[in-house]
Parts: sequence; C-alpha cells; structure tokens
Amino acid sequence: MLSRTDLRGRVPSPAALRAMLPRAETDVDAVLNRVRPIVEDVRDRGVPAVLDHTERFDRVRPASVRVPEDALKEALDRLDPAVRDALEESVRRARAVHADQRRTDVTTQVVAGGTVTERWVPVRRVGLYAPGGLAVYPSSVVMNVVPAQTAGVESLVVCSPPQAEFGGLPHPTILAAAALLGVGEVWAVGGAQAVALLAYGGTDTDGAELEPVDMVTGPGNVYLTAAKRLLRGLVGIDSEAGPTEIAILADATADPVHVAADLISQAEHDTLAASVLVTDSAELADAVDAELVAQVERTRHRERITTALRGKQSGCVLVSSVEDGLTVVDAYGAEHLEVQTADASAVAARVRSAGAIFVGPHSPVSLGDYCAGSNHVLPTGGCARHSSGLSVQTFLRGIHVVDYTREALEAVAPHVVALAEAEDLPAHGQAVTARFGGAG
Ligand code: HSO
Ligand code: ZN
Repeated sequence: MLSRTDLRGRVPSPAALRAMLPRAETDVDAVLNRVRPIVEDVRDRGVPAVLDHTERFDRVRPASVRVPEDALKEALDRLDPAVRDALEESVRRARAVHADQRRTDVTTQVVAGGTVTERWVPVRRVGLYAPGGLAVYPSSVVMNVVPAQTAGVESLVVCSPPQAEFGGLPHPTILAAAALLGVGEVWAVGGAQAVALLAYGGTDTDGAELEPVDMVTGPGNVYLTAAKRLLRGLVGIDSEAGPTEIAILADATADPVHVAADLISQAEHDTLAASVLVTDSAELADAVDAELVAQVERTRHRERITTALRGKQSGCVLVSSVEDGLTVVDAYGAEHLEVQTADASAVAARVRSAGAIFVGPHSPVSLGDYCAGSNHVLPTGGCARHSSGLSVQTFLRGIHVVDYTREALEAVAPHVVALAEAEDLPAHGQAVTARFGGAG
C-alpha cells in the first residue's frame, strides 16, 4: 500500500534526503492573492464584511458573531457525560505538564553592580482558532487554551466557524470545550475572516466589541494559514500548521499490527495526511503493508485513509540500520515520530528533529492527540527542524531588564565608546561619557 524508497547501502545528505522523502506540498503562496482582499475588506468594513464572507464560505449568516454565554453553558450541560469526563481528564493531564513548563525569571549578576534579568511576561490578549466543518476538534481547544492559560494570558477569545445545522453557532462540542476551560468569549467566525477580525477587531451587529488581539494561534486550512502569514507582525502567530504527519522508526521487533494501526490513525485526518514508515526490516515493511490492507477495510473513513496512504506524501523508506533510520527521520523532521525499536528509549534520545516523539510500543500518537498530557499542536512540513509545538513558552515574551550602578557603568564605558567608534556611531559613546563629565 505504501510506495517504497530504498536507501539501503546509501544515505544521502540531509538536503538531498529531504528532496527525495515523501512529503505533501501545500502552497500557501498560491492562495495569498485570494485571501488578501478578504483581510482588507474586514479591516475596512469590520463585522458586515465578516458576515458577507461567512455567508459565501460557510453558507450561513448568523444574526450576530459573538456567541452568547448562555449558549456555551447550554452546550456544556448537553455534552455527552463520557465525552465530558474524557475532556476533563485531557485537561487535567495537559495542565499538569504545562504547569511544569512555566519559566521563572532569572537574574544574572554580570559584574558587581550590574545585573540583567530575563523577565517572562505573558502576551496580554490571544485569539485561539478551532476549525469547523470536516475537522471538529474539541481536543484542539484544550491544546490551545491550556498553555495560554498556564502562561497567564489574561484575555482569551476562541473563534470557530458558524455551522448552518447548529443555527449559526460553532459546533456544540467546541462551545462545550470552551465552557469547560472557563473561556467565556467565543465568536462564530472561521477562515481568513476570523484571523482578520481577531487582528483588527470590530463591532458586532448588537454592539458587542471584539477587542483586537496580540496573537493568533491554532490550526486551520490553507486560507487560514495564508491569513496568518499576511497578518504576522500586526499579530504574533504560532508556526504554520499543514496536514498531519506520522513517521515511525521501527525495526524487526516492532509489532506490524500496531505500526499499521498508528499509520492509519493519522491518515484518518485528511487525504493529504502523511504516514511514513522508516525501517531496516524488509520483513516488517511487508507485514505492515499486509496489515494496512486488512485494517483499512475495517475503518469508517477508508476512502480518505486510502487516498492518504497512497498519496505521494506517504511511503515506506528502507534503510540498512536503525542508525541510518535516525539520519532519515532527522532530515524529515516529522510532526509526530514513533520509535518502535529494541531499546526504544535510547534510540529516541538520539532523535534531533520531531514535533513530538512517542517512545516504545505503548505510546501511540493518538494517546498524545488526546490524553498524554503533551501538546498536539505541533510543527508540520519539516518545520520541526527549526520550531517547536505549542507550549507555555509560545505565549510568553522574555524581556531583558538591565540595571547598572554608576560605578559599573563607568567601568565599562571605554568598551562602549570603542565599539561605538568602530560602528561610526559616536553619539552612542557620548550617551555614556556624558554621565561622567565627558562631552555630551
Ligand atoms: N493529530 C492531530 C491532532 C488531533 N488528532 C486532533 C485528533 N484530534 C495533529 O497533531
Ligand atoms: Zn490525530
């Protein structure tokens, strides 16, 4: 089922590897020109523009965009108790992990009388996006809200597209998840118009104000991503989220039933999702392939999954050794990497590039999607080579606080003057010497 790339006996350089490994191409640039007029329209006309674009894309025109708080409470009251229990457990575990990520301020005594403190300050107001339509993920509301709240973000707003079948409100499980997390401000708006409304703010049909945010996070489709790219700078954004990816580094000790099930689990998201097996065992590769065929037959979304597994972004890479496999997975930089080898912890400890690593036979990616305590908003498309997933850190800014005494400044003044002269910026030096009777 998976196309094969045979790298036994030769492992090319990381750049050459990247060019030959299976990967989806999402062309955000191609939609920028379609998204720019929407963003500008929302900037110029506010909520009436939002409603026009909502009607065009979501085929519904809600009477107002702000979701009444009663609707949040009602959605939570009506939530299936088993789902509520599961969400509560997911929140508990995520809060435990994210609480430990909190940074403390650090003061460095550089010299006697001279300190630099790194002070961590949360972003004040954040907009979190939860997709609608095919992908309704209350779990993603948890994964966005928990790190933001843990960081101490004081003002949070969730946006999610209105659904015609729910009377122009976002999906009820999204509303329930927001209510469960204590988020009271939810707006029924999706896509590029949501990012623009969050960035510029606006006044609802009934006078409710959406105050502009400082940062927008959360996954969405290519239009949402394009809008984030256009508005980056005016607002902060998290890394761009493309289709989900799972890579599994496995050897002959792995169970093909588990490997196949895990590859299928992420292929279930999207026809563009990527499932990649990297193994030094041709027997395992054959067994996984046979399992994929058998298991896909039994899944509900078999068409979507088959398309994803047969797509050019998915495949099986054969290598000579686990060592070479590590080179391959590092070059690929998967959103999720499972290590299913002998001594999996030792192998996993050597991985340098992955959004998240799942170690051994009992840590499947779907555990991490919901209930491991880890975050599931992770870098895709190879961005794991330079970026991290969502964390408390995403919502904090580190501010350097410089505090020197007169004596400490005087002692270093000649160095400041020398560097200022070297850069032909003498006024920089004079700003220091003026304090010691030098020419000002
Ligand atoms: N695997 C997705 C997250 C998700 N899975 C949400 C299920 N629901 C991206 O990490
Ligand atoms: Zn998933």
